[in-house]
Amino acid sequence: MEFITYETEGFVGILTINRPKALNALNSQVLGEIEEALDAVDLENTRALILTGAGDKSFVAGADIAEMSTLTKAEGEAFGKKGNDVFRKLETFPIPTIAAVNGFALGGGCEISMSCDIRLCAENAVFGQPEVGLGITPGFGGTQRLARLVGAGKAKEMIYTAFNIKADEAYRIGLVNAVYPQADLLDAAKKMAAKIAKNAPIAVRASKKAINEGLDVDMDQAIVVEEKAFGSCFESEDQRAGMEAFLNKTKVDGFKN
Ligand code: CO8
Repeated sequence: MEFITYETEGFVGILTINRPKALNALNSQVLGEIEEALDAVDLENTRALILTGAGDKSFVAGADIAEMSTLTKAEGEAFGKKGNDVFRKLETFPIPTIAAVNGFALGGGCEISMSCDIRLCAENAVFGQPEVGLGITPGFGGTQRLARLVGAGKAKEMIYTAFNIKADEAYRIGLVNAVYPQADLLDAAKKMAAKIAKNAPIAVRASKKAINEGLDVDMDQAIVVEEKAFGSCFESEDQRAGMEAFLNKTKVDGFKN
């Protein structure tokens, strides 16, 4: 792959978008490579995934404007679908995902961060949906995920005005979970990922699925989604070991599955 690097540290995978000449902007090739990298993650041995951008200036500066500039209507729709398919794969990825936003997260960059479960950012991060200033709507789920994350009013303000916000404002409105100095960001993401990886993998995955699926339905259906997730953990080795350890006043020495 030309624009993606993937490494692992213990149970944690780190996927880095590395296209410095265009501030890590997403063209068709980058989108294809992200999909390929996700498909190749060893889910048996990986318990959390970090997504970041290379360098200390930009996470992802958006979809590639040069590529989009000449698209026909049909090609534009196809490009939008390609991005949506990849981002949905990321959003529904079986293990938790953390976006470590190390700079510009504009348009498609903000959108890919919102497809992750958790966003941590550096102090120099800038979030925004500049699309209407380019004559398009947000196209990789921005109109939908931003409104769900920060509420319709703030999402509409950001999208209609195309104004960027800085890290502190992103934190204030709940778009990011925490802000760190640039130099500490990746370590902070790794620490959080390692904390997640310490917990029972079946339970963590089932929790993610329950939260995601429950948010798409009404509360009566949502609690049924949770019942199923909850039930699915019983008789697992981890459930037995976790509860036995509590009752014996000990700690589990590494969950298994
Ligand atoms: N696409 C292509 N190239 C880009 C992009 C981009 N999104 N962002 C930056 N670049 C390139 C620049 O063209 C420049 O290339 P070159 O050196 O060859 O001229 C290089 O990266 C460095 O950029 P700048 O010189 O502009 O760097 P600055 O530090 O001056 O500015 C900014 C940094 C503010 C991030 C600026 O580059 C910028 O405004 N970029 C565009 C941000 C943007 O508008 N993003 C949203 C794009 S639209 C989108 O994401 C839609 C998503 C949904 C698509 C659905 C399709 C159907």
